[in-house]
Amino acid sequence: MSPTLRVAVIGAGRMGADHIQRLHHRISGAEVAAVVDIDEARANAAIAGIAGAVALTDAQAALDSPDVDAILIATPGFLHHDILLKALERDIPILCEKPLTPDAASSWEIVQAEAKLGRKRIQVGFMRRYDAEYAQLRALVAGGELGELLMLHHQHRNPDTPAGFTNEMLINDSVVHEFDAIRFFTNEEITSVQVRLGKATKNAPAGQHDPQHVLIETESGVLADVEIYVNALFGYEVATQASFETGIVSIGNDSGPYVRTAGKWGGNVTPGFEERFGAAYDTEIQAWVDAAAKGELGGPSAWDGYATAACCEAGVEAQRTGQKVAVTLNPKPSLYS
Ligand code: ISE
Repeated sequence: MSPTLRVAVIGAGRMGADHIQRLHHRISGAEVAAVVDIDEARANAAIAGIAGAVALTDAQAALDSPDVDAILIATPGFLHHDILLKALERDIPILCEKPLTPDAASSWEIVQAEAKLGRKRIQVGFMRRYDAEYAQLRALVAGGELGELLMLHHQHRNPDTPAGFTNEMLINDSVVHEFDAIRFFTNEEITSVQVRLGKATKNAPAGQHDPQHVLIETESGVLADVEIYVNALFGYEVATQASFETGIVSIGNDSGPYVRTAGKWGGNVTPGFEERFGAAYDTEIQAWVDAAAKGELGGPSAWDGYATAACCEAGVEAQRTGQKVAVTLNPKPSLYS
């Protein structure tokens, strides 16, 4: 591998384009070698101004290229499985945007393929783990200075949803982050999911029931709830309040500047996830590049992708049935322990 990690970004949509700019302008030790998109014009537009990068329309061409040391997958989730298997065969570092794959069975195939390879090659794009306050809350749970963590209350609000955002995507695309965050904070697996549908906004597209209240339990009995509200109009907000035996911790609340003027007080709400988690994305991708240079990846693993896929499946069933649905996982391969 060359000292500079030459990355092929597969998928030049909203997230892929953001990562291309990040890799080009802010990440050290890596450069964009190729951009793959079935839309050739979009691939070409994405490499504009990036010397040495090529635009391709087929992921296989990037995987076959000797100029590519690593891949970053930012296609829609249903395309991840095949690309992941081929990249594992080439035995190169992979950053795969969430979800790992859209269902637990196909995610399990990826876990098995990586376990067979015998080293971690996949990092899943759960970027909230790289947000400074998320890391601080996890450290507070692990450190025990506030006693045991008892409950987590999550607010996950988006201004609106892109075309084609289905009712199931409130779980699969949005709450998937809280499934991972809860596992990250508690260092435990999730054992059950329940979804309650109450009064809905008239501002949601047809087919979406919004907001939804998701109730989650972990192995030791920590209860978590998520308000997922994806057509909240006012802006983008992801916040958590954690109840401990001797204290309450809030993260993700508004940050400055806090301005008083003309008889009013206030500040700005971030408009979208790129702004809210911009620093976390930078830290995430830099950590991936640094780890890839050393050989073995850390960060959210294929196991985390599989476990959250199982939570999502339970969540969608819970959404449909109104029942509390158990989450069951296959035994964890030793690679991930
Ligand atoms: C989107 O795909 C994300 O990953 C965002 O972080 C999340 O807030 C949003 O709900 C998802 O659609």
